[in-house]
Amino acid sequence: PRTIRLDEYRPSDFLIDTVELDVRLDPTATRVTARLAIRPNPEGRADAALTLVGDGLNLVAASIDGADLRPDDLDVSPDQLKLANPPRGPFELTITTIVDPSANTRLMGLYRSNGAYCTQCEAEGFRRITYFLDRPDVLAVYTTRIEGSKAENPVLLSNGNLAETGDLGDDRHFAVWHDPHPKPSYLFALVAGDLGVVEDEFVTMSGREVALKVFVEHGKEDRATHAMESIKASMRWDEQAFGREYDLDVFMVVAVSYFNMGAMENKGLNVFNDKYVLASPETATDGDYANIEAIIAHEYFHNWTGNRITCRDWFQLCLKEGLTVFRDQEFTSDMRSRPVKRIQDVRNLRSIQFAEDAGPLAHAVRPNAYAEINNFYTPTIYEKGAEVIRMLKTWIGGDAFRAGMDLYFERHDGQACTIEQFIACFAEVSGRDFAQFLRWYAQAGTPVVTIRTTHDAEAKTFTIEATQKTPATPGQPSKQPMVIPLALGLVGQDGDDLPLVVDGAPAGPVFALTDETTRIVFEDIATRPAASLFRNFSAPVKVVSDVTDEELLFLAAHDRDPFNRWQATQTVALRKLVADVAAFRAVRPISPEPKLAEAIGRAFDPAETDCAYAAQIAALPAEGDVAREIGENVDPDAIHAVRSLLKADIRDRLAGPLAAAADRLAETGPYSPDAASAGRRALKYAALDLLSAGGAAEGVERVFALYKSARNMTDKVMALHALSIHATPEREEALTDFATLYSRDPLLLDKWFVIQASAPLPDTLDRVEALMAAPGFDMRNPNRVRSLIGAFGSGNPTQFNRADGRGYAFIAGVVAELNTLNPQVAARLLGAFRTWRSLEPERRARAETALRALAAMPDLSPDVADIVNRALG
Ligand code: HT7
Ligand code: ZN
Repeated sequence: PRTIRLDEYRPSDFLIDTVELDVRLDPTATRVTARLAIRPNPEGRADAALTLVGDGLNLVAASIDGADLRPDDLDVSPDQLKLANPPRGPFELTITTIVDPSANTRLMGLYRSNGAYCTQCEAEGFRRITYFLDRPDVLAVYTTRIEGSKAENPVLLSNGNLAETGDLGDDRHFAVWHDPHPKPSYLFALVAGDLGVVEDEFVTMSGREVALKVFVEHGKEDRATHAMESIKASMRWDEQAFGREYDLDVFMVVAVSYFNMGAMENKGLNVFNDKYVLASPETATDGDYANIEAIIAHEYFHNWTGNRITCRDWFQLCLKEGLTVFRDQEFTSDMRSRPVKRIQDVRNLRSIQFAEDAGPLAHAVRPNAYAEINNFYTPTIYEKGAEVIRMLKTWIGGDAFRAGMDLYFERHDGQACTIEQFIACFAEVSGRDFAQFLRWYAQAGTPVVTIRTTHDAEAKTFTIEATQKTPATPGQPSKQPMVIPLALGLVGQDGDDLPLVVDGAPAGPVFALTDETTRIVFEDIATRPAASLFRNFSAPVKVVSDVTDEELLFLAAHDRDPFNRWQATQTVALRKLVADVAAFRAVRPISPEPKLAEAIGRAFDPAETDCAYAAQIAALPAEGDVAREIGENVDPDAIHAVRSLLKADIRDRLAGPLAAAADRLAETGPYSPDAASAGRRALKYAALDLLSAGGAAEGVERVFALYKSARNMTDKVMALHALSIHATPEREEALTDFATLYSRDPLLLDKWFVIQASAPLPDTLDRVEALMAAPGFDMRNPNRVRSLIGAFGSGNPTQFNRADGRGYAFIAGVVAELNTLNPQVAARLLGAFRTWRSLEPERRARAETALRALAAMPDLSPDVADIVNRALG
């Protein structure tokens, strides 16, 4: 496939001001007529041909200003419609195409999900519906007429406000939707089907009434109320936090069960994977409730950051995605616990984005080339993109950040923008020079900041020397220093922060590291403090410091920054795990670490009231974190063994407090998904997970009892998960029971799949293969594929990385099967290989064999070919 480059961007030669779509629905032959008001773009080339793109289209008719075009006037293929000599003034082009939604297994363009029609147009799906200037800098006002069977599609939806409906007799009816806000084609949506609806209303800050509707399959309406509450909370928050008001008469969310990603922010008509809409205490876990709230918010916030102001081209994807992730993170922080949210986000960033940045798929937050844009909806664009916004805010301060956002909304409303235009708003309000800061968008790789500290008792100074280095990444052998905001505190022996004085004046607490090496000399420091570095994770960097374990354990108890209290324990645990893996592989004894157990034990102290936070303290770094820290010659089995031993050691030291906590936190009243209740359940689970470490009989017994007595889905799933990781009879009994009770509900079947696919047991792959043939599994449904095969590939380090290479061959085989069925989902499964180069030599060779076999396959889709080629580098 052709590589698209940022520096080759050219404005479109033509613009489209209005689009009138007439869609006649039919399961296999939907007829789409598009009337496009086109004019030459004053910024384009004067004599250019008009080339509209298509993807597998079938043209029926075309006309210009009412005059039919004959085949000779046009250069048409399924992938483009070209007019060599179009009118040089405004004209109307009408195009009719026929598409087959039932045959659309890629779930891009117009397709069917459980009988309902729905569309997915980001990034390049609109071209599967009609020929178009399918690029985000062509903004048009859309009017959409949908006609279909009244019995089969009583609900007919598109973007904007409802303008007209009518009965055509003979079981046909129609609806006309008009969206007054100019938008790019990727935000177009159409939904039609026989759906249930939950309705409510929101009054905006200026007093306008907005109808709210959540559409779900009939019978699932009672599972849509949490989503509805989340919509209202999001609308209120965006008004309060960013002054942003909703701008149509109606806001709609539709839940569909066949969907490639989480959700889509189509203007006024968000389409969601039903996994992120449907929730009830009987069917959803605390995690589901939290995800729904966050994803509803994310898509809603796109209305301003993405829709009203969109991207000039797909290289600017982080302009909308990074910013909107930042906004949804802030929303969740305000709705729930800010420190817990920060810890969860950082765990996620490290495990997924740091891993991507360290491997063959590393790319910049704003890449400068791509072969397949679908493969750039990545943790780097989303999560690192959000971290860059957060750093910007940390660097210039909250007030300047808000002023910059206000300026951005005011100046660029209705436009398709670049990162430079966004950043210029903050440069203007803060008076700072952002030239160096922009490197965060251009340079891939996670910077490593090495910190050396020295205390001079005589001079009463404490010096921090910070050296930054960003490792080479594909295509970027050498890097320049970044602007790295270092938020810090120096914690004195009484546990309080010492005043920060530099050059005789108060300084900090945020210091910008801009050079390769930065020295900061703090004055009036009589005794060596404990340095609390990168408070609240003030920059997405890897920190290597000489702060001792003893100092870290002191910080774990005293730091006033809750993030760093958590981080201190994690760092001590990570250092220990890395050392233990080395000892284990060298068949040396593993040294005990009672102080770490003591720090973790504080989480189970009855006086600890923030259970969600305590649960984070209690959770050890993941196996992937240890693998990344080791960096090369990784043996996933050794990491798993050592981590399990540490858990068992902690259990032995804390057996009493753990059992007491599990008892104290037992559920008594009715289920509520609120953050505090969810926190208590999370801490109970942390206690049970440790109690059952190594499959200890007493712990397993407790977990099994919880499984049997659970009165909500969170307890049920937590217990099932804890049981599933040990080969015990209780495990089998609980798995069978869960299947009997719930496997008819697809979203619960998914939970059952995930739990089995992620079990670190030698028979897991056999089970996964057997489950693929079991009732309920459907290769065409991305949720099923992700929960069974995706969870195995990306959530099971020991079994995916089986020493015999069967895990690699299995994932490659599924990718080969999905390659034509749904290339986007196929390519995502390959994410499992993102760290293959860091494995020990034998596994690395087997992973490479699997990737090379895929690379040699004929007819590889652009999506899969792109990932395979980059992974093999
Ligand atoms: N902007 C959307 C990203 C997206 C997508 C969603 C569903 C299917 C295919 C897709 N391609 C890109 C969702 C978001 O980030 O908000
Ligand atoms: Zn998004």
